[in-house]
Amino acid sequence: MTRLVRARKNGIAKRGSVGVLAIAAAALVAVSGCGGGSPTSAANDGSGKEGPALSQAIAPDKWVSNSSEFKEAANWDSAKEVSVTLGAGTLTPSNLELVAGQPYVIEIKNGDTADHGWSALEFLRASAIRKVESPSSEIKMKLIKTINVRAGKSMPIFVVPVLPGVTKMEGLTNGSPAAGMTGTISVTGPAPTKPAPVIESLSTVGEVAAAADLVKAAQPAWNTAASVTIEMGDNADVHFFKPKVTTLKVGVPIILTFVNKGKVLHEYDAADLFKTMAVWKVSNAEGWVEGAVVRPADLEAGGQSSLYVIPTKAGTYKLADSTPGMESMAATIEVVA
Ligand SMILES: [Cu+2]
Repeated sequence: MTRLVRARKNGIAKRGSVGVLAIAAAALVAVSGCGGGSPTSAANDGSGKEGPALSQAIAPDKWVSNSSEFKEAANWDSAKEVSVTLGAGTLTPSNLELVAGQPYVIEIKNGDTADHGWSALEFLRASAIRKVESPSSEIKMKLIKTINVRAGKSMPIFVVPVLPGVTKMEGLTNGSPAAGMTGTISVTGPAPTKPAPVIESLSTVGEVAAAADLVKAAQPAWNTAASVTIEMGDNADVHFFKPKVTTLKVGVPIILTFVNKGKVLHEYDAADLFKTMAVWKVSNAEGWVEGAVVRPADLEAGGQSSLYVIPTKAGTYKLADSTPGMESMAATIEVVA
């Protein structure tokens, strides 16, 4: 279902090695893409070089919903390591070349002295994302929208590109696209068949209703919002969360921080609660990830992750470490009206 959605400035598409482009080239149509519509080069890195023309990998309202099957099927020991480097007004490489079905660790590096984000939503929707894993903690979400890296740090993404296409990537400064920080991601080869991609409406991500509006309204005051910390720890064989009961309020933005004060890796799993929360971001020492529906994730000893979330549904939710042997780690998060 790959088709060319955007022509180059001069109307001449470079084909590169993507065979499907040749087929689609006859049907060149200029469409304003999301976040742009500017007729400039898709991969203008400021050097004057032009990258391949964009070729849609997946419709704007769809995603590959069976990430977990790709995660299970992939041999992560054979994952290829590639990197993207964000700089002041630069994004390198200008075209990241990947092969469908191959697991990758894409390291998003920030070589600058200021924080920068990386946005490649179409690629992320057309791929199976396992996790973002920086040295201090994992961050997992059902749908990842942007990855933001603190100055001098890096955030690796564990991903299997699924649907071929040439999609846009952008570097962000203060959350907005920045001049010169644009490029493309070319995924070549046929889409894998084992497992076969399941392509569903974005509504199946299960993001809570009006999450975007709730988050936007809360953002200006969020950095000074109430914060709650839940510690994870271990004394020999006894593993625990502290406190045992945490209370949150429906509709009140919170910074919910999990800190691993123990000696071993622990997981925070409150999946039933996470499904009911609007999410801005999950933040750690290396950066922060914006997206929809937080998923349970691991924290290394000494690691910490902060969830910027708004609970939307009253209830009593279980907090656990669902790793075998961690059954003693049981706690409760209450959400009150
Ligand atoms: Cu544990």
